[in-house]
Amino acid sequence: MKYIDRVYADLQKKYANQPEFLQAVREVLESIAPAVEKNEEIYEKNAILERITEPDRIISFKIPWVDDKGQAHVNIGYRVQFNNSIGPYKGGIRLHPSVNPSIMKFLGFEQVFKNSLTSLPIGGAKGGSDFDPKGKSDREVMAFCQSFMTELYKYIGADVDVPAGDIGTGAREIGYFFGQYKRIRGVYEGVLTGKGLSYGGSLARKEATGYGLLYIVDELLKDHGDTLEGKTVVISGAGNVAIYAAEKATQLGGKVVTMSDSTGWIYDKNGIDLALVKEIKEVRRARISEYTKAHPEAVYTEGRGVWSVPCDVALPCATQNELLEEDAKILVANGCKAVCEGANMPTTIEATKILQESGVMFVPGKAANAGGVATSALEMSQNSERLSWSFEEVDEKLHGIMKNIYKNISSTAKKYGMEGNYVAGANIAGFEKVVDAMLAHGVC
Ligand code: NDP
Ligand code: 2IT
Repeated sequence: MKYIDRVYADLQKKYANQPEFLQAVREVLESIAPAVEKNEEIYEKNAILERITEPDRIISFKIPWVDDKGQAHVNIGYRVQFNNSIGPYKGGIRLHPSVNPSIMKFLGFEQVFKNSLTSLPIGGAKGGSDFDPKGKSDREVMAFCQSFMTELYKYIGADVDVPAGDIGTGAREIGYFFGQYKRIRGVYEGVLTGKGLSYGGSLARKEATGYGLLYIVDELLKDHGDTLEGKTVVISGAGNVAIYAAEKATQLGGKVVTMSDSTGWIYDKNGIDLALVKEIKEVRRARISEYTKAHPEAVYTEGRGVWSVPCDVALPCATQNELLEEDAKILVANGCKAVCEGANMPTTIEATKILQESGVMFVPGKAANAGGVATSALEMSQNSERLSWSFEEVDEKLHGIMKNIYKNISSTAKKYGMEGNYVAGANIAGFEKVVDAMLAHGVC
């Protein structure tokens, strides 16, 4: 049995109950085969694949908190510190009822390769809890966040592990986390990113993932002699990534016609009114269905369905496994030219294969959504030098980073004879840098 196949078979046995983790590993291992085969002896001798697929540690803890009625609750918290070969652990905190060890591990694993692609010195991690912030008061969210940090503070630090936002964790939650960390440790340091501007946050971090996604879409289209001007763009999600993806897509001349949340989706043939979506989601924390109250000409449909809308560019920006085989077939039939992932692993392996085989350009999340964590690393730099850069300076750096990522994944795919296969390009390029550091550090 080949080295790669043996490692994957062992993981399948060991982690049979972790489907998302196995899915993420399978996608990476399948596509890095040519790079592994070139160095098989040294990698196998050093157990590189076994070591890169096993997190350094998984911390899990109890989070007791009290609601507004005086009732106590218990949630579970996690931090998966996956790999710190190229820098301190770095990655977001997800607050969503679906959070479990499989989802934490898949996200931590993806983060290792993504962070490597940014070219900045950050290792990979992820954390979260099965706590659902939806429908909770600010005080309840604060109580939860303080309890979460009362455990997590032991394992993080500006040079150790630097958490940030993800699904369910935005500026409000980061503020509560930071306040509690500072209170317990008595240290004022850049231990989290996505912070508010008054206490060490970076301009453009809020916009970075969505803007970065569109910078890579722009590079991709330009490289294929096209632009976003006049293109129809379909977006899923209505959170941090989706909103700023829609904003930059519109600035680049595209027309965004859909957005969604977990209850349903809106289609506005005139182009989404983004100021209204921001008001609904960022201010009122309400449902996307509210949109049609102000825009009766738009259509709201319950459930999923954005991929059925004809488009040139599709940007999944909500969650994992939200773009399925049947969705890919519809996108292809409707003439979609490009799918770029704003979310982490939103496209299933089967759907990805259909898109690639049908000639749809496909850029995976670990390259396409790396602008968020890249700008988090820029926030860390600003915190270290105790300075703040202007919006333009951060945005320009972000733009440069995304251009470089595109160049890197595109040329790596070419180098291995798989031109246009950005999944292979991203996985191999991300992998090679981390492995180089792992080999330099010896077996550890
Ligand atoms: P938010 O919490 O701001 O928004 C998430 C959006 O996706 C909401 O509209 C939410 O709807 C929807 N959603 C979440 N879970 C589901 C689900 N199970 N089914 C259907 N819809 C769902 O999160 P972000 O925008 O920050 O994150 C979106 C994706 O982007 C995630 O995959 C995240 O890991 C990834 N990402 C985020 C980065 C960041 O900087 N924030 C960086 C890189 C990747 P509802 O409100 O109804 O739950
Ligand atoms: O998935 C991701 O890259 C994020 N949620 C952002 C992580 C970060 O540290 O900014």
